[in-house]
Amino acid sequence: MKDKIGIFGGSFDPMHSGHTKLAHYLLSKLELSSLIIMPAAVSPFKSETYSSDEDRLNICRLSLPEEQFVISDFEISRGGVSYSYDTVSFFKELYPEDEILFVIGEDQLLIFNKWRRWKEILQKVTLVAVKRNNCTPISELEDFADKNIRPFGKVIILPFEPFEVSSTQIRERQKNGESIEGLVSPQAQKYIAEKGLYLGIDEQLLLKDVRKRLSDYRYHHSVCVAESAKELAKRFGADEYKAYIAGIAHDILKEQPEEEAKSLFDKAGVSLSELEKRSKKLWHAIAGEAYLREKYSLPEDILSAVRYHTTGKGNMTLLQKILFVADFISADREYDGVRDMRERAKESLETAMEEGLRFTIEELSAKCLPIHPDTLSAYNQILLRKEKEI
Ligand code: DGI
Ligand code: FE
Ligand code: FE
Repeated sequence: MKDKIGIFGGSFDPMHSGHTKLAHYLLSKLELSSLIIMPAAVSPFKSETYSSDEDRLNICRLSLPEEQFVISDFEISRGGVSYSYDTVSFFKELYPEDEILFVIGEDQLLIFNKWRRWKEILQKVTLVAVKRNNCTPISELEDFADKNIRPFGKVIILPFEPFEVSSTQIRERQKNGESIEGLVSPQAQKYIAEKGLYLGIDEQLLLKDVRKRLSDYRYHHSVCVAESAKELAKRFGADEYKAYIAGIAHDILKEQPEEEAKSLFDKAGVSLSELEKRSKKLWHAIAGEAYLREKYSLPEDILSAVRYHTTGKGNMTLLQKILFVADFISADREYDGVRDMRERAKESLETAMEEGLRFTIEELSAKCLPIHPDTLSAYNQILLRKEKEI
């Protein structure tokens, strides 16, 4: 018996719930034996706000795991722009006995007769136009198809209740730190979070920059803090990827000459308090934030974790606390009591912070150095909260 095989192409960057809903609908409505999902090859010079071919394919596989969905890398491995004629021809040769149904959107139907070798495409496939929005009434689409396309081949126009989501929207939400729950499959959501996709972070460039700017020892420290932060994020339910990046980046300007920090403050319009002017050890966190914002446009939550990793502050976010504590317990740290501190951090971030802040305050007092008000706010807040609990 003749099988019906669908081909559903797109950029799928990433595949979202609208795509998966449509894929399931096509499978049942058209009684397909399989639906080939065809992510398009895209320019290799695209920016880091998009994801790699590998990631796009993996997200498709995770989003449509059922065996009737075949995730194809045909166009991606050919590279460059694929013409639908070539793709369709390949599959028609592969399945000469079967009916191939080629899925397009309604907007494409209206210009289908401008496509390259469109008449030849129609000789090989049944065209399926999915009506996605309410722009063009169905009668008009049918009319257009009757007049322009049907003389040359088969066209099915399928109404479909669209799911209001787009890949652009997902990329933007992800970049802004907003939830994408429900907009992609749960498996895809997990994958996107773990790999930090669509955050606009050029991880390789950042890592190279950190390596270049820091001594072996300080670079090693940064990697250890990143590992610790990731572990804490896992334990306390924060974004592991962001925690890792914050760790990698947190001391990026630790070894830069004072002059560079000063010029960064000027450029970013940062004005330091008297205390901050005197306490040069605090500069790397303040300048680090400005540098990472300007050069990498890292997400705000990562930037603020870097900004407050040395002093802490009142009302810290989970990510800020995680970086602050990770800096104390990373594998390279060797001070007396570091083991206890690591154990404490496993139980409670607050308790570890309290200990760390007390340690810093005592050390600074012993050296007659001023204590930053943010450090005191962080410390006092924890103590007062504890008192309330008692
Ligand atoms: O950069 P790291 O060495 O990994 O660690 P860090 O960013 O916590 O920096 C520690 C240094 O910062 C240490 O020399 C003490 C100093 N520091 C931390 N909190 C304060 C502070 N210095 C002053 N003056 N006031 C503070 O509140
Ligand atoms: Fe630091
Ligand atoms: Fe550090």
